[in-house]
Amino acid sequence: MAPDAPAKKSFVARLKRGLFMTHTELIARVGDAIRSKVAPDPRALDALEEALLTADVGPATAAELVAAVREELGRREVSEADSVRRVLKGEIERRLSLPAPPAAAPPPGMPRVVLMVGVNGTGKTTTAAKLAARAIGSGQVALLAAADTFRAAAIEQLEVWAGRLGVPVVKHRPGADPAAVVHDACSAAKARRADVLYVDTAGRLHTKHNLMEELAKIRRVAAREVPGAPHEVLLVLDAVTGMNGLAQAREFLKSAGVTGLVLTKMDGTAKGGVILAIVRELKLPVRYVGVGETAEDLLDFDPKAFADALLDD
Ligand SMILES: Nc1nc2c(ncn2[C@@H]2O[C@H](COP(=O)(O)OP(=O)(O)OP(=O)(O)O)[C@@H](O)[C@H]2O)c(=O)[nH]1
Ligand SMILES: [Mg+2]
Repeated sequence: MAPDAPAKKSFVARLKRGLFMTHTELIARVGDAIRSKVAPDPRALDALEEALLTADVGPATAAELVAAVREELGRREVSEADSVRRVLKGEIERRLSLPAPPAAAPPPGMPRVVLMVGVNGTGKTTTAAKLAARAIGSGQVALLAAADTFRAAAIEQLEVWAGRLGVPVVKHRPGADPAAVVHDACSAAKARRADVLYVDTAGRLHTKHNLMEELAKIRRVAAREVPGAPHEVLLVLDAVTGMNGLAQAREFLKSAGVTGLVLTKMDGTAKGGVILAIVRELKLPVRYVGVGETAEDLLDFDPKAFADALLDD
């Protein structure tokens, strides 16, 4: 769903702040590309490609975007940065506009179960809390499940969020079976007639077979309790580590049935272009973008607004 106008404006403003370096560099290079006397000017296009690479869009995407610009510059007398910018924006938006996989819906009266997965420290717990905050903000009944039982601190972290937000959290002791937590959380969510249950899971490396099996078990248990669960599996990626995290994340697609991506820490990177590399590689839509550490710092991802944030003056 397209965000309304004010929401979109704030999305662009906040992303622009996060992407300031990328944005400034790209605008300058677009300027160079059209200022040159020869069109298309190979040197200016090289510089543009360089800027795109610096923004972390990845070599393949950088080459494709520059090819699109080259074609545009060659096609007619282009004297305006606007038209180069329009091409780039259009290409970026198109690349980021992947259709979401068909969303599973819970039966009427049953909670929607959303599973947060990813490698260590990407922002799963924080994003689960942010999503719960949003849900209650829109009048829904939300529940959190502390299925990261690996460390006591992980349970406490979610409890702190839950307390702050006034959202109930279902937990077991540290070391307990995460699938048992999910079982109880699903029961609790049904009993409370909750609209949505966000399940926080432990960070895990794809190479740890037993941990990936644990996710499979969580999924099975959730499906037994609520038909179609988990209805959404969000792979949480850290924009700062970008392509590094991505290499590890691939395995999640196979084992965890990921339905969408969350890109966190977009406020902390000058290299927001990584989103293009990630979408190209994983072929999954970005659902949300994290832009800070507070409950409000989560934005619905909007490809057009993202392209605007990158390239508008
Ligand atoms: N600046 C910024 N920090 C974030 C964002 N999302 C999460 N963080 C911070 O990143 C750190 C890790 O976040 P967590 O939510 O604990 O990450 P996690 O994936 O649950 O970590 P593990 O459970 O240890 O795997 C915390 O300090 C968060 O406050 C974001 O969008 N922007
Ligand atoms: Mg966590």
